[in-house]
Amino acid sequence: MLNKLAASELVLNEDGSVYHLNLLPEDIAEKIILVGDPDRVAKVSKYFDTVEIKKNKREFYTHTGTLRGERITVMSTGIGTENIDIVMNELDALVNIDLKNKEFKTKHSALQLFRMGTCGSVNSDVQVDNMLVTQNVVGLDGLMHFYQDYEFENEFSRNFLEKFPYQKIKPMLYFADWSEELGELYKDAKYHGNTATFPGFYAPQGRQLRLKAIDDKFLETLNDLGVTNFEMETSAIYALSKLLGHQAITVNNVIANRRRGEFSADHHASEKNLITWVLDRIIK
Ligand code: R1P
Ligand code: URA
Repeated sequence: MLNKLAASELVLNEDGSVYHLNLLPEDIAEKIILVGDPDRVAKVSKYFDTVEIKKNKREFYTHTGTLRGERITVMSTGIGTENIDIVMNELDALVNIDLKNKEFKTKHSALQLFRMGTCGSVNSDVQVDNMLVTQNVVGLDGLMHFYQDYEFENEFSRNFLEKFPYQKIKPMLYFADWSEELGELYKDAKYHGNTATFPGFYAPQGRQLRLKAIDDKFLETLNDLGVTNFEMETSAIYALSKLLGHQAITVNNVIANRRRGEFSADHHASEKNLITWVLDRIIK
């Protein structure tokens, strides 16, 4: 592979910023909180002591400032792993590619990525309005099959692959796990679990409004395979972090208990609780 990237491959805006995130290298900190919802960005940055950078393009909103003397960024990814593909590659480009010369830097820089999201639980004992940290993740979205050299195996993945009954989806599965080092920061979370990431919110997560999902036992089957909760980004964040040499961890606020049919009575209150809980742990 040539070291110098063509204009069509590493696309930049007129001011030299990366194409979708609209950011320059100096706009981000080493610690980055990733949220799905663009409205959550200001809800997080209001706890910062200072905010120097506010930039956005499409669903990607970024605020960078300081908290307790340390630089920190919060950024929205929008929904889904296709957006995570963009976020991860462009964040990595900001630190590991010389954007002016379009050449790879010789010294690698690692980012610390903290996803702070929402999810639904498929274990009936996991109660709404609590935090669940993702230890293992299974991706049913298929993104990583487009990348070379991505293979991951552990006890969770071996058991899951052996018993997963949906043959049509099976070739699309991939696995990853958290950064052990960042996991230490969240060791007092109420729940630790195995997350499944899906390419949709409705039938892909077993929801049936007017259309039928793959079968009526989807939630029970996934729970029996050791899955605790469902959401739409973590598989790609964990897997691309491993490939690109970054650290990542997800904590989600459980807003739905799918097995009991319950939804949070006040998810805004538990979102606020999650934000302060995360900030207290990632910057002491
Ligand atoms: C679906 O409502 C969205 O909420 C969850 C899912 O992963 C998906 O992005 O996370 P966020 O609240 O971070 O967006
Ligand atoms: N986000 C999801 O993707 N699923 C849920 O059930 C709740 C939040």
